[in-house]
Amino acid sequence: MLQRITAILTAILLIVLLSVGFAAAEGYYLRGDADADGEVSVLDAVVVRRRLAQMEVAVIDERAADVDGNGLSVFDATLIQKALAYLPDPHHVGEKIVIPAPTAAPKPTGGSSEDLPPMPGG
Ligand SMILES: [Ca+2]
Ligand SMILES: [Ca+2]
Repeated sequence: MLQRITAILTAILLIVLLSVGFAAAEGYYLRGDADADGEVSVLDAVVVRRRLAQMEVAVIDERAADVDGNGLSVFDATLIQKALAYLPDPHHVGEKIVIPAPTAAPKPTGGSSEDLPPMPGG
């Protein structure tokens, strides 16, 4: 019985660890997760306020920290705290935001005359 429980717990642990790894590979963040630890907590609001006060922060993901998408401000910290207090959350703090994969860079134009459209009357 103990072996069975141990096996189940090991499997759960592996699934959790793998999903964390895949999450990083997929490229996403949680709105409001300013310290990028994978969850939104009051520490994220603290990180935002420390950054705004120009105090040292170990990690800050400014995309995630900018909850309302208008640049980092003290209002972002307030929005995180309001969401944690289950107050109305129009910005969906904690929502998973997928980072779009970088698109291929456009081909540089060679600048040769062959790339130009034909001149009218030419
Ligand atoms: Ca966090
Ligand atoms: Ca903002």
